[in-house]
Amino acid sequence: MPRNSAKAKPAFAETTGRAGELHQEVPRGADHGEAALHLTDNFGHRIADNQNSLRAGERGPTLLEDFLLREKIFHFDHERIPERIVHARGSGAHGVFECTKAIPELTKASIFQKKGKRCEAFVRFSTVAGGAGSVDTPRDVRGFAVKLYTDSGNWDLVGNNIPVFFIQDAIKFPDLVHAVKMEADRGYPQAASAHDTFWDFIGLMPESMHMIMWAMSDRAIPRSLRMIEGFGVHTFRFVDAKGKGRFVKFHWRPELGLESTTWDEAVKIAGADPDFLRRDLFEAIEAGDFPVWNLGVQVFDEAFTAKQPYDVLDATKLIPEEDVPLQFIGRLTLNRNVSNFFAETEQAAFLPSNVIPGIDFTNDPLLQGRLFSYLDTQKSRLGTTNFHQIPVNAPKCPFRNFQRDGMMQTHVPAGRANYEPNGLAEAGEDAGPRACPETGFTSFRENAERNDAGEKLRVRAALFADHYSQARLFYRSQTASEQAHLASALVFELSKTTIDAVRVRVLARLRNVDETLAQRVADGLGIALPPKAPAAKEPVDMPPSDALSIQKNAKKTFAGRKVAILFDEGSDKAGIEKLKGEIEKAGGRVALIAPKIGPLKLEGGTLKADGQLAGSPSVMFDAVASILSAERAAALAREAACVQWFMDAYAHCKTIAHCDGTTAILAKAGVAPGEGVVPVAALVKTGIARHWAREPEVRTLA
Ligand code: HDE
Repeated sequence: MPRNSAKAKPAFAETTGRAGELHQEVPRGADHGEAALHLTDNFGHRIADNQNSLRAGERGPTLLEDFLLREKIFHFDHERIPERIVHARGSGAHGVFECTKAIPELTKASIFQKKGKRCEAFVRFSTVAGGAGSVDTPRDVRGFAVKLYTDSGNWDLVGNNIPVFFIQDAIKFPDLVHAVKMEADRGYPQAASAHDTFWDFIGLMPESMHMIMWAMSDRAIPRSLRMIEGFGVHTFRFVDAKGKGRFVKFHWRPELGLESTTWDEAVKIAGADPDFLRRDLFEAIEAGDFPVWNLGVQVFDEAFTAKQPYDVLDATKLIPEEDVPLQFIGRLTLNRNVSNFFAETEQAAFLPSNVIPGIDFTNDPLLQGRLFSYLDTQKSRLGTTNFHQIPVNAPKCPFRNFQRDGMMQTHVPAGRANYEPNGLAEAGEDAGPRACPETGFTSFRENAERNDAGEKLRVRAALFADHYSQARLFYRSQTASEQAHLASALVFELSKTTIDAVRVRVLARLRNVDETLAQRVADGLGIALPPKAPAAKEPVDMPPSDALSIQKNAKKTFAGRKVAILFDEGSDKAGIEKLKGEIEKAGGRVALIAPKIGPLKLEGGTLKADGQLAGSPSVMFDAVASILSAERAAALAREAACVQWFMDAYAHCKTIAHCDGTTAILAKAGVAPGEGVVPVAALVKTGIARHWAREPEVRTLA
């Protein structure tokens, strides 16, 4: 459904003030009926003049008495709330979740009892390090927080797009976040891990090495939020109706496939469109191109965990899919943009402690810390214990208890029953709700777990000490091109540190991950490889896992992708329309780009562009095409924005489909004929996957 369909009428009213004195033109509000037309203050008083404050005389001082002015400015002064300490920059959308496979044998969770059962959902994607006003495309982990409004309460799966984490114990989280955010004295860099304090911390925290592999991989520079995976990260527990528990890991897999940018592209997008990922998500949903993820679970038992060389309670470890394959049990579709960014996305409060009967926690020491942290943070962010009443946070099933009052209370519970037990029913009064032992949440009764419960200890379990095996597994599961990207990312990041000892310590640790990787990074930095850091536990070689690579699983598809067609005056209109039709038929979207927005005069008619060339660099598209007259192409070959357009598309390994006329520009841009550089007619057949084989021609990677 197109939004904003109620167009404001282009009618104008005079400002009030002295009769006959028209100072500005004030557009009238949309006509939503008589009552909606009246502007009021927050207590319902109609406002007669919204342009002038109350003054003592025409040129006199403003009066304190002006309650309308004071209310308006008072409200404005407090429009901002503290941004999230981490994950401050985010984009949210509403959707629906549907169970695609009933699994009552694994969990009693109501949402998984029947195929086809649905509930509403809200998802917020985010970066971690940057502030709310930072850019969308830094190298960073992406938050993937899902709220499912089930009929047995809200279930929040507050995950990331990377299945492991930097640290094993919640007690290190404030240190990690302090280290990665802008440095304390100078207040920079914003939204970047490439600086001293982050790498200082990492070099001293070997448990972070596995996550570092992921964070330096292309996973951390996604092309679209619609093309990232989501992971619950921790091991959770499914509990069935008989009370039997099984371990479970959650995965969200995007139907559009995984896709990332190159680092050079991510940097350029940050300048061209700081809101690139937010805009991409919003526009796709607006266009009815709804992103979909399938929910997969890895379910395993105590016997399996006992045989692994890692501990499933350790959030720096994953479970290879080759060992425990995914079963797909649900489908999440984002189909509605928020109507108000602040009210919904900004005020959304996710709590890992929001689980429903049938889903339970484990003793993962990171998860245990999170169960406290998120509730606590909402009080300081949203300012009240009643943040659960904000529409985006409130459950969609009935909820009732004896909690009362507090700041910003919006409920008006009637009666005297604000305590329990009470016998008020005997007096004919509403006695309020009661606990339900049969259907209420009961914690899983642990006994057989390897948790050594009993003693009070500040220790890590022995298997947590293997910091390198899975880092190695990840690196060795990547394609050659992905390994080169990863090594180059490490070179880039470490080159930004100013303390030699920091670089040396990280390199010494990388030798435990993979000697060739460490050597590549040392060569890229131009320094000698230091001695290997001692490992608390010698790494073991695990069989490579193809599921960990983006490129090995790349989808050659137009779905969800955008192709730019460059044209100018004199271009062949029929040719443009034909190409546009072909791309759209293949499932892609088209942006028409020209040096001027127009309408421009073409061969066969006129055409308006969607974007102006200099403001629409090729980094914003998945593939580029051009239909130009030889005359205009010759002129555009002298236009830096145009030459750069093709140069970047080539350097970012994208498909370039061109007409004969474009040859002059391609020659200037150094675009050589070869794989992925094709005539316009061959675009759809060639597809818009990246042509990584081209990369060594255009970039020296580590
Ligand atoms: Fe978070 N994290 N986190 N985190 N986290 C927050 O909660 C925290 C961790 C994640 O879109 C905060 O409401 C601690 C892992 C996402 O609103 C805060 C620890 C994972 C979001 C907080 C972790 C995450 C947050 C900030 C270590 C992946 C954004 C504002 C024990 C599984 C949610 C807020 C949104 C947000 C604390 C570690 C994911 C401060 C203490 C591991 C996606 O409460």
